[in-house]
Amino acid sequence: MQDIYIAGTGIWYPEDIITNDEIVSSFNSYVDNFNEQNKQMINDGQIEPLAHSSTEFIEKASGIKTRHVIDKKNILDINKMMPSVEHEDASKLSIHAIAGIEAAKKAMISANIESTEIDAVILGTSHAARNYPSVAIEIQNELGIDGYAYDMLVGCSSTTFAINNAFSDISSGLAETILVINPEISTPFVNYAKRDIHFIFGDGCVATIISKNKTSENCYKIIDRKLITKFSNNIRSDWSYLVRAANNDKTFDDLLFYQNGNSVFKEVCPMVAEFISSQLKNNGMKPSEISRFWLHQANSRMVNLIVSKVIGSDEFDSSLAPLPIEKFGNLASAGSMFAFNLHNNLESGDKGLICSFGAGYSVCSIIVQKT
Ligand code: CO8
Repeated sequence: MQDIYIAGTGIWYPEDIITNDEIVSSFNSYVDNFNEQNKQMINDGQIEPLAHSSTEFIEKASGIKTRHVIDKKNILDINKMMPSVEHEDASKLSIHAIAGIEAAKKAMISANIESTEIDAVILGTSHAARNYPSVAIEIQNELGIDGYAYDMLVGCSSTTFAINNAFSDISSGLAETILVINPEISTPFVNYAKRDIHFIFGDGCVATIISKNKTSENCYKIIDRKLITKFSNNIRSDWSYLVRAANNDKTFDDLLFYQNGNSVFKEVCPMVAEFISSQLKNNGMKPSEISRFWLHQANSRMVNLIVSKVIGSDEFDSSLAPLPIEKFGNLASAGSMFAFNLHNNLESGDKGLICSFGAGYSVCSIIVQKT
């Protein structure tokens, strides 16, 4: 079969940084305000008082220390608690396209290629920026790329599923080189008034060049891909174009991202560990042959638990499974390839494994080898 490579990657993230102490202080002020304003109903037993969040909980439960966001000021303002963005329209580039183009330019430099050498753009993300035209076509137009482009949605597995599509298109002869882009501007969709969610997400974008040509010194050959989906309502958003016509009462907040995080943790960790183990077995590889695991950055405990189950030991060097989540928070589908971008200094011949998992549930695992 035709050899196909990850030839380069690039990342974009906003400058604003929110620390745990800052996000907790804002949330706790909101809670104090809410409890004061609703004192009577709380005293009458009609509603429960809201509870404080804490930096200690966030670090222990998730490993997150900071997150990069598009608008720190308005997220922390307890009268707003969301970033401020303008309606998008035909007069300007979309926020997703701006992020995608920045990441794509870096990926092209890292892959040592020009945009004219790209045959297609596949954009995978957790949230459709709009219904149409697709952001991938907007980016294709800006970068002067011929061929085709489209958007796809697979929750937190959108990046690896998009890489998988690129691989299939290249191996079938449709294209030679494909730009995969994964913008995750998640903070507009976070309910910052919810204690179990307010600390999780950051904003960022990763771009990946997939090619049948070994265009750079730092290419990784794709050895195997494995995908699975299993329906679950544990991570869900009901935001859709149907909202305008819905005849039953729901608030905006009801339609935002919500999750049963603890169930996700308990169900997804064993599922992913078994999935990776069986993929390695099918490829005749021992877990010890994998020099690096670039996993979806939902939670550092999840990453460490999955790796420990796969290798059969909870004692391993932290470099085996990098944790950019500490600095960037959960970047939805961009997390695994952010980890790859920041920590891909393997030696020639070394093998690594990229794996995403998330809403759906969806899992995609890709074994690669440094050329
Ligand atoms: N501060 C203090 N205490 C808290 C807080 C807080 N902020 N939040 C919850 N607690 C309390 C709870 O009330 C609970 O108390 P009690 O034991 O008295 O009931 C206790 O802490 C433990 O709560 P949990 O069991 O919920 O805590 P966990 O240890 O499970 O940690 C996590 C919570 C961090 C959410 C963890 O469950 C987790 O990371 N789970 C995995 C989630 C995951 O992978 N989700 C995937 C999402 S990403 C994806 O698929 C793409 C979606 C699209 C992106 C959306 C962008 C908006």
